[in-house]
Amino acid sequence: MGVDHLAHKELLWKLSSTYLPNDVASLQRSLVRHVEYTLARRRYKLDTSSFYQATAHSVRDRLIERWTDTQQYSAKKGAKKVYYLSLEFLIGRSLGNAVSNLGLRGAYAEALRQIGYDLEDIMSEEKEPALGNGGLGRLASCFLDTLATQNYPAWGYGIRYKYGMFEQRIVNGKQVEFPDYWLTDGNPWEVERLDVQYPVRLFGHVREFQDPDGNTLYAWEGGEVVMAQAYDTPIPGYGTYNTNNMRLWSSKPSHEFNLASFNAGNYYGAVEAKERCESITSVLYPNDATEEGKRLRLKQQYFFVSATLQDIYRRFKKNVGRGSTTMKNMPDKVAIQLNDTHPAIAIPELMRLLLDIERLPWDEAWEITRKVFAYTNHTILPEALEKWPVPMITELLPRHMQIIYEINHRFLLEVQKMWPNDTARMSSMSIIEESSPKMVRMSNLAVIGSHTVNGVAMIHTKLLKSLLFPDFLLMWPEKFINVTNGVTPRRWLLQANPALASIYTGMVGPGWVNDLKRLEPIKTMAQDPQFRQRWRAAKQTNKQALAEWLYRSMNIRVDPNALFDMQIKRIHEYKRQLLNVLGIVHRYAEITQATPEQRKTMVPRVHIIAGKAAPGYVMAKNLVMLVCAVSEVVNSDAACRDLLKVVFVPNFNVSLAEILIPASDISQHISTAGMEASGTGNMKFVMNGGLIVGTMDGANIEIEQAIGEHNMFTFGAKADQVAAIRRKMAHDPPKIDPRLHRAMGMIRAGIFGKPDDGAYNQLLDAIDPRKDVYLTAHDFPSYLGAIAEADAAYQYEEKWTAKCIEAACSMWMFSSDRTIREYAAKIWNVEPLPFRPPRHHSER
Ligand code: CR1
Repeated sequence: MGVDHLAHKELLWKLSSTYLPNDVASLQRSLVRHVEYTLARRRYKLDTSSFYQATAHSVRDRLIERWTDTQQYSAKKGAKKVYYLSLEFLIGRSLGNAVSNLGLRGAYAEALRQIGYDLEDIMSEEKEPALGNGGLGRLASCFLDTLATQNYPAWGYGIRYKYGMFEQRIVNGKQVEFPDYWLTDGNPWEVERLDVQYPVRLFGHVREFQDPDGNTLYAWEGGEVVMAQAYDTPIPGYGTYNTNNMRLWSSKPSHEFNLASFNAGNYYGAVEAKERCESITSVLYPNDATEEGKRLRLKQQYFFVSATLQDIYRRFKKNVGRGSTTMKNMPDKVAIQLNDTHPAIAIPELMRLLLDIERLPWDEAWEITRKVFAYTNHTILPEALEKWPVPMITELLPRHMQIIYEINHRFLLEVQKMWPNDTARMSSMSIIEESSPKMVRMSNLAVIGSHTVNGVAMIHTKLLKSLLFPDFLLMWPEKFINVTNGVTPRRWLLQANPALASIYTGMVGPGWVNDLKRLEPIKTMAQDPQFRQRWRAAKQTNKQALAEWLYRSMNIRVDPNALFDMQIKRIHEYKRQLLNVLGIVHRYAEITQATPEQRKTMVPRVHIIAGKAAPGYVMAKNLVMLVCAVSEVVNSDAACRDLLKVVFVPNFNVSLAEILIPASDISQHISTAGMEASGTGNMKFVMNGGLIVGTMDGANIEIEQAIGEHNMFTFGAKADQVAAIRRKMAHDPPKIDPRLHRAMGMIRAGIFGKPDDGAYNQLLDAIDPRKDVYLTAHDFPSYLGAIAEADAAYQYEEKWTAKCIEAACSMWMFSSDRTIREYAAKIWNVEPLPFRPPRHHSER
């Protein structure tokens, strides 16, 4: 029929082979075109929010061309890919990051300026997606930035929650949660992939049957089928053409699902069922969530894992049969990292695919599975270790429950071989906890099904080996390694702190942005008074900007010359915001009793606290209340006027962190030793020229090693002392520090109000010296000591600045670039695959 396919192809190629130009005039044309045709708005009288949309679309076009090139290239090369599976990504705003990573910040700023818009204003129109709780989700996003920047073929997989982390508002001095529907204005950064959808089964039953050779096989059938719909977000690298992908899944009803109900003549039932399907990806669970909604959370996890593995599997299977590639080669092409146990159901799911679909024998399937998966543990807190009731998994995922039992059976045979008849060991290593109901321990499953397990800071890995998995360690000593966390200098320095970034670039050129080691030589400049002067000016700029922001958005005036002290993180008892508040109340007491002479020696301070409390976490919500009450009393007491301000900044998120962190002099990372796995805020603060008051916990320990003891204010019990201190306090309660006694007395007396429900007493009762689980009372005196040391040091401006310079320029190992290189070498065995960009925009 004479269809000239070749000619069509050639024409198509020609039509699509020009790259978008990036000169100012072209960017302007692209902006206006999006205003007219994407937004369908008139060309004049546009608000900044419409122009944000247009700018985002214009940038997105440029991301897409890099992204498709990168993906085509890595497919062609058949490179091994890393898949980072995370139920959370806290990406923050995208516009500033994208223009910065693409190197188009200046061009866009100019293009907009000429037509009467300010890039900064436009950037602040963006609503940030809060698809994560805290450190774990933010870490995942720092990793994606580094993976793209270092040209690793890597995809992030996650869930596109309709409602992200709730919006926190303070109403009458209390936290109130509001739904965070972040998609109100659409999301220009995602591409809906209608061509990428997978069915996901839930419930149903397992059918056992024989194949012609007499082998027993299993098929999971019946139940409900939900569709997973892919949404892709391009992740640009800095200073590279490579652009990776973050694929998030959204649930929607399947056609099949509908029909079943229609056939039964139940129209309304069918519509209701549709709604249920969509609810799977509707809301992000706050950690510390209570029992309620647990089943939906398990559904989320499986839904996410099933869609992701089908996608990975399909991509890999394109290679099977090509050359000598067989299923056995999957680990040569696929590395899957489990971000905590949240996606650990992927282990039995891959087994199911290999056994039931590929029909591989168990041993072969198991070998492949173990070579594909690696597991990162992020916490040793028992309440945060996931367990699922066996009846729940049996109902929702009957085939997986069978597979988990089989994995466990075979594993326990190994244990039996190694430690014959050691029932205690058997029961602690078993995947199944013999409780009522029986529970599936996801961390044991993750350890058994992975080739490598890592902790996120040295002390955390040590505790993980000795407390959480000591028997597994004896069995597989090589399996457990440490990879200390890191954060991306792109977002946390270059974008968040232009004042400091320009000093760095002026000193060593722009190369530090993806090679933080280049800042090391600047340390010697700590001795140069002129340089110190410039450094202080940058910090002052950031403090001034924060002071203005606080005034604009909260109507609070603070003095930018005061010491800015910050504790910004999720509210949790182990993080000990209470210790901070008690310290503030103590300071308040000191101020009100000080003579004019004494007042002159006091360091003026602004205390900033921010963070969300999980909706069901009473103690955390009480704490928020107390902070707000203290702030109200202190800020309106004339005695404090130039000496103390306390601010609780509501709705802490990535964008707020970007404003706060660069403006800090001191930040507090004061968890009970042994309880904070790593912390990543600590790294961001020091990189931005702030110093730390902290315990010997998490990454604080390694930060201190890197920057020098003299540059950190440490205090408190050490991790290896905590257990003994707790044991002792029960029968031999220590005497309470008189300063603590006074501070507690002030709170109990109602100086900060007396909530009807006894909220403050509840907080204080929990630090009674006989049952001071978090060692708040115990550590109080040394905490005040550390704060006093910081105050004293702050008074010597020159020395203080020298400390900040030395510390900030010693932080290279806390760049996520170093972290990811370690993962790549020790866990994933993947190589960078830089795509050489076309020489000219007009040729491909
Ligand atoms: C830890 O509490 C760590 C991050 C990232 C958190 C924090 O100390 O910095 O992970 N853990 O590794 C967590 O969210 C579910 O566990």
